[in-house]
Amino acid sequence: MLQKSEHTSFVKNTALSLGFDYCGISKAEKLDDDARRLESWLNKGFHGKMAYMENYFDLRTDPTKLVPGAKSVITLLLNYFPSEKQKEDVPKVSKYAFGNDYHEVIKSKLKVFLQLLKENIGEINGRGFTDSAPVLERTWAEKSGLGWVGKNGNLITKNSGSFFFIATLITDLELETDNPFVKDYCGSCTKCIDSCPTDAILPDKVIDGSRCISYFTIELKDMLIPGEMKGKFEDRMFGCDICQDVCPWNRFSKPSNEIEFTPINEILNFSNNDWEEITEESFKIIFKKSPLKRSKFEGIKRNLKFLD
Ligand code: B12
Ligand code: SF4
Ligand code: SF4
Repeated sequence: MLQKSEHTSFVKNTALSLGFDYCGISKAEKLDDDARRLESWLNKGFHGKMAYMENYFDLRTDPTKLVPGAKSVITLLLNYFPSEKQKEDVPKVSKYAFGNDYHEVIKSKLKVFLQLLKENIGEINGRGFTDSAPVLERTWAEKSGLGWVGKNGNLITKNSGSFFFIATLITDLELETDNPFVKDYCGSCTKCIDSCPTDAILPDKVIDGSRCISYFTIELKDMLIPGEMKGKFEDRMFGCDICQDVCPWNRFSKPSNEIEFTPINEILNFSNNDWEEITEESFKIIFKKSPLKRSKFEGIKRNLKFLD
């Protein structure tokens, strides 16, 4: 028993020492309610052309299928709220993409995390994930007590808002679990729903991904963005933060301490002209470590043209 509580303290302290802002733990078990919600989301086509969302349904809803013998899901949050803003009246980049690509930053932290667990606790089996794996990350964050899923679909912490990345570490290590976050502090507010320019926020915390600006500007690989969306992007050229910017809970956001998320100079200072004139060669150099490379040069050009 003592061992379990010592291991839990070790996990929580390690999370903080690696720079994660919050850490919560839940029992690794099948997610029945969420499986139903995900199934209905997919059946309605809310994933648009993100075909990867249809894959690995069983793994997505059952951590023991991702890590055999899994006992615990450790959920970690990493703040990315930048202390600086872009210039006024320029194409807007989502805050999460101001600095280096979080996939790489978090992947290396998770690797060290696992290594430290092995060195200090013993031979354990575990895998770390962030974003690109079949894990319902917001669900685990809520289940492990870190916050609630708001009407805008984002995981919101009561103390510091929603500008956080989520990562999970699924392990066969038995740990003390945290209580799920059962309250919902959205109340009667509808600011996110009222502000979404493409009406992507539906009732019951459901987001129609196929109408989200983030989907059109990052995930959609077609060379044309549907004409019905013309004029609706409010200057968003890579991702969209509107439903988080208007959220009253984000007045509690604090600047990130993660050095890797320090904004790239060009993102803060590029003028309209700089974006228009950037060559593929400079794009590749400037945004080598940035999430913008996911859209590639052609994608960024497509997005800029759509804003004209
Ligand atoms: C596909 C995807 C997208 C798609 C679809 C969005 C969506 N809402 O599903 C698109 C490209 C549009 C997108 C956009 C964005 N995304 Co995204 N995305 C994902 C991804 C890869 C999968 C999400 C998923 O499974 N969707 C399917 C739906 C059904 O699941 P879900 O929304 O997660 O909902 C679950 C829970 O919220 C819960 N739930 C939902 N409703 C309810 C209701 C009740 C009552 C209860 C109890 C629970 C509950 O159950 C659901 C499962 O069934 C995750 C990473 C991951 N592996 O989880 C990142 C992720 C969700 N995205 C993230 C981010 C940052 C964004 C953007 C802010 C990026 C940007 N600035 O442009 C926007 C925000 C858009 C929005 N309002 O949601 C973060 C969210 C962090 C946070 N604080 O919540 C994640 C977790 C990535 C990460 N590792 O940090 N994204
Ligand atoms: S990210 Fe933008 S487009 Fe997507 S749901 Fe939020 S406000 Fe709407
Ligand atoms: S804007 Fe209002 S309704 Fe939307 S997530 Fe924030 S508190 Fe909830």
